[in-house]
Amino acid sequence: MSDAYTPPKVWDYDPANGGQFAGVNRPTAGAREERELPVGEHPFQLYSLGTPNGMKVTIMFEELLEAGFSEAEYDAWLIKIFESQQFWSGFVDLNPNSKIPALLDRSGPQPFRVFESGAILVHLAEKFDYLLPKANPARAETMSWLMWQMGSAPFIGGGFGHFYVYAPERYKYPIDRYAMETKRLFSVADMQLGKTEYLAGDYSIADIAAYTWLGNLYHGAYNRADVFLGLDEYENVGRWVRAIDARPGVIRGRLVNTQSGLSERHSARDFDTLDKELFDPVRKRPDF
Ligand SMILES: N[C@@H](CCC(=O)N[C@@H](CS)C(=O)NCC(=O)O)C(=O)O
Repeated sequence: MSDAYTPPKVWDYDPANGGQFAGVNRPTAGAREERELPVGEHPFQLYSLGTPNGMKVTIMFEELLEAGFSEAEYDAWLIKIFESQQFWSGFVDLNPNSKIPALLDRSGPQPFRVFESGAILVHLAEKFDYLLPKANPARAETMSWLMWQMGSAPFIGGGFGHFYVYAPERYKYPIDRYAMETKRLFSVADMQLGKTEYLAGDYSIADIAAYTWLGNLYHGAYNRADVFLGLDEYENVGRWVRAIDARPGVIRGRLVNTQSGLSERHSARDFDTLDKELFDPVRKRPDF
């Protein structure tokens, strides 16, 4: 590689490293601004953004409501991460890691926080006894695929997506490394989905978690990564993505905290304001 870097003895933080996250990410934790978060009327207060990690939770809420759990009503507030709202003191109180999604559960006498998308999925699944089997081996299988997804998403987003799209310049080594890893993860899912209809057998929170990432790439995220990575090769993943694409709860969940859908969601009626085409169960890849 031409642009080789000789690390100094002790690394020093360069705020002007040029990446798209340069204005946001720093090597320190904690609040940067004293600012409280709004609170709505529903038992669940979600502070999020319509990224794959954020959509896991809005899809779960909409799946619960679709299944008739009316106590799963939620307010979804928008956290603009490029405006550093994840560093507001109110958000940091809910998630010391300053990343969306974060949940405030006010459904019982004592409100409490839940952060990390996987923990939120497990919490909601257990609370409503939905999409997470109670008995083993089905529970172990579901938790295993969920943790597989939680552990591997950073290689797709922070690795492949970062170096292929967000980095100030393209470098072959990291793109090769994370393209390889992303394809390997698709291959893992494809082999499993050749044996079972959904990752852990029946549709579960593991599918919701993996779908937001694998489905997003499959449908052309990261400047048509589906072409760059040859994702049509994974036919079982394609079948699984299209089946999940068409679920009404998933369609609604994908629209929450997004620019093209609802920036915030406070009532089921909010969806009535949107263009009907947005609810089309067939997702289309963007034109080049
Ligand atoms: N492991 C976390 C990852 C969450 C995450 O990476 N969130 C991103 C958006 S997808 C974020 O808030 N980034 C803001 C930042 O890095 O400052 C989870 O699954 O909840």
